Amino acid sequence: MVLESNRQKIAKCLIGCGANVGARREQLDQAIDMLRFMPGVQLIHVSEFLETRPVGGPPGQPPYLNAACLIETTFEPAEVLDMLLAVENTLQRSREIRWGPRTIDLDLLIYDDCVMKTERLQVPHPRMTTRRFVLEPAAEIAADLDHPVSGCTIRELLENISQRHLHVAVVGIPGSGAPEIADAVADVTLSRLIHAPAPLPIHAVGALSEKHLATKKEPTEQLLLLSQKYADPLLKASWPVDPHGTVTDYWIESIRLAVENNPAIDTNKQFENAFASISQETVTPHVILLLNVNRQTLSERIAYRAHAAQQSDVFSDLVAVQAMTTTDQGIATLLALQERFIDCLLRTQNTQCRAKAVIHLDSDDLGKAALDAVAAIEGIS
Ligand code: PH2
Ligand code: MG
Ligand code: MG
Repeated sequence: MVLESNRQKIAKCLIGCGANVGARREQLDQAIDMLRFMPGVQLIHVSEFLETRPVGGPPGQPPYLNAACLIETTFEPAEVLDMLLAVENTLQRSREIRWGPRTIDLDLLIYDDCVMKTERLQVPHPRMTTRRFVLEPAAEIAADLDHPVSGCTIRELLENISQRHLHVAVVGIPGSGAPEIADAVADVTLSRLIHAPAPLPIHAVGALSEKHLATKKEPTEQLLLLSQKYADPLLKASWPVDPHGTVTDYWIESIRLAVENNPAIDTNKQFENAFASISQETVTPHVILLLNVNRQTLSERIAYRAHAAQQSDVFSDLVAVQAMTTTDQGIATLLALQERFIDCLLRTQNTQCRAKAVIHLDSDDLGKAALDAVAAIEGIS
């Protein structure tokens, strides 16, 4: 088929396909045929169909048949989505339960180098980087295709989740629930769990300068000691090879970001270089689960921690910052740090310190965040 106009821009898109009820193979075949004969679409490659274990959703679902297609199209991203929904509807897809059983599911995974997020559509697909049922068929037909957010190819994304001993870092500001989510992920995946060796330096001057006086060391020296503490359990030289993996509820780069976010700490090139040489010796997380909380949730958790939960472990990471976080300004500092995490993890450069797979999770509802985190990690196996 010839695409209608040469003047129009032609985009390359990766489409993920799945089915786990009914005549799965026929449904996939029909969906793919509809793409084949769709005006404005040229079907370039179709992968083999791969039987996969269901990830997430209600228990007891039948196995999926998954596939990937590479198409070229003159459609805009939203039009591709409409087209995929139309094909799903034609094949009588019902949508009752999130991640529930379906006769056909077509997902727009990648649209050229487009990075966008609207109510209806997010490209690249936000969960594809930890889904083997997506990356395996995709690597068969489009190994060299670039994934625009991670800055690497489909092949590299698949290699990334195929490491023998994975490092999953759960990252978030104090109060985001990182220790709680890390516990849940480590539990389900039988991973080794490592908690942050010490709180992040997000205080104003207070705690840091007290220690400074006590030990007669420069603040940057303190910070480097802290960085070394964070680095020690993660050294490349002693990284395990067993297949269970490691889950941490911290990320060494968050020290650098916390320091940058803290106007009371004056760092310099020398600190940056020393920090870089410490962090270089550590294993970069293969997957980062980035937790996000809104202001309301954060202030509720701080209040909860201060009054109701003093004897418990819930949100224990807030204890160290309670003094500063009871003020609006303290909350603003934490939220600014959260923005720095997001910014840093969206930048395509610096892949040597940043994970190739970054999954953003809303952590306002901890139960839901735990389910989504576990599903994201289960997708790897
Ligand atoms: N799709 C989901 C949720 N879980 N698991 C497998 N194995 N294959 C899928 O296509 C799939 C899934 C949400 O769309
Ligand atoms: Mg899907
Ligand atoms: Mg879908």
